[in-house]
Amino acid sequence: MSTALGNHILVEFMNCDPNIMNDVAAIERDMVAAAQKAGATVINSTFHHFSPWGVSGVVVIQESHLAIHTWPEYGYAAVDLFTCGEMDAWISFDHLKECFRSTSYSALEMKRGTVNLLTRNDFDMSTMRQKANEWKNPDFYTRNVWFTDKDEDQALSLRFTGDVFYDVQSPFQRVRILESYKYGKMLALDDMVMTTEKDEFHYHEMISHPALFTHGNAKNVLVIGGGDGGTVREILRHDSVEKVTMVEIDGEVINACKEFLPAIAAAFDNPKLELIVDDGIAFLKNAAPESYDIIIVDGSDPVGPAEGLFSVEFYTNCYKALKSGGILVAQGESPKFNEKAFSELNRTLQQIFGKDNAPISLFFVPTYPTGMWSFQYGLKGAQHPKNVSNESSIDAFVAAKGLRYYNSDIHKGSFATPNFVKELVK
Ligand code: SPD
Repeated sequence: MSTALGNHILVEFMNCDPNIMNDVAAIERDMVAAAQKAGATVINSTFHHFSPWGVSGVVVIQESHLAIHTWPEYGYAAVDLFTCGEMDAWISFDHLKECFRSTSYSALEMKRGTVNLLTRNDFDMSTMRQKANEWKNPDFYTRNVWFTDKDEDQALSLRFTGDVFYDVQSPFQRVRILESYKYGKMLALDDMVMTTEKDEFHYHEMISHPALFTHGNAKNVLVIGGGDGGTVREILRHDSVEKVTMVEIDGEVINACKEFLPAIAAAFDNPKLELIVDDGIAFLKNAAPESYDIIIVDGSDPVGPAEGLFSVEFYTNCYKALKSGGILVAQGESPKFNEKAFSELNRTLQQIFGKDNAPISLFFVPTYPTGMWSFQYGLKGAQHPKNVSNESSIDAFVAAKGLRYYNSDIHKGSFATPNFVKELVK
């Protein structure tokens, strides 16, 4: 007969793979599997990724719990395996040691609830037994796993199912398709949300239609980045457009979105599209002058492969490649999340296109940190997008195509600049 109610193993996993120690989805999956492998009934898992790094989480099991706190910068995980009944927690230990690639570890095993020291109460446990049987139903197991897009001081978190549909480390970045409860499947590059099924239209309608309606007769359009395909899908709704060239550096982004986000990647087979998997910065260096009516830079944030998309040299090359009357639109970051990148980009555009030729369009994306985002323009002699006069054709187009964010009021309103933004770009 057991002399204790529970068994508690306190584990030090050292020299673990630091990337795994910072991967909330992998750790949740491994902890749940560690419990199940040892025969536990999983009730719930709650895992969080912290800023700037580290993961904490608990798997509640009918036989007690498994808990973890990681320090990726030390390749270290502190793990508690607390079990009762027949469950053998050393099976969980072995599983986690393998998953974390820990090459040095130690463990301290303690008996918890020594029966000789306790006095047993006399109460009816039959209803609890019934509840425990309900928990054996696998549908009862709930997951609470959070994906966090953040800097040092601010974050946006989405609860996701824990399922990872695509996870590839390309030469440029980690490309993942995850599924969030609120916004459906999402594309994440490294730890940043790029787009989600449920709110992608905010971004893709606003990066394309204001420029196309301001120009009025764009035939030749260049897109740099935009690997999910949402931007070219919107551009190709315009009959005036004869050719779209899209240059995306990372073929893995295109593969992932074609397979798992087909409604966004819907226009890759359009015969007007020339798709080039290559470096957009180098492409523009060699582009023929005065070639494009519109250039759209649908890049990610200014870290990793997209850093060069925020440089003076790159936008000077965009200016040269635009026809007279041409329009540049660039993913402009957030005036509340990335103030520095936001204002530096506007200064660069003012310097190259002229002080009054670098308007900013603000719009909302619920899944980007702070929700407030921008596109920044460079006008090569084009009319100011705020002054569009073709409202009735805009609204007829909106109705015919079933657009869900953009309309003629939004077009004009998005170019109104709050005072704090004016200050940022003065
Ligand atoms: N922090 C997100 C920045 C937006 C990057 N581009 C998104 C790609 C959508 N086509």
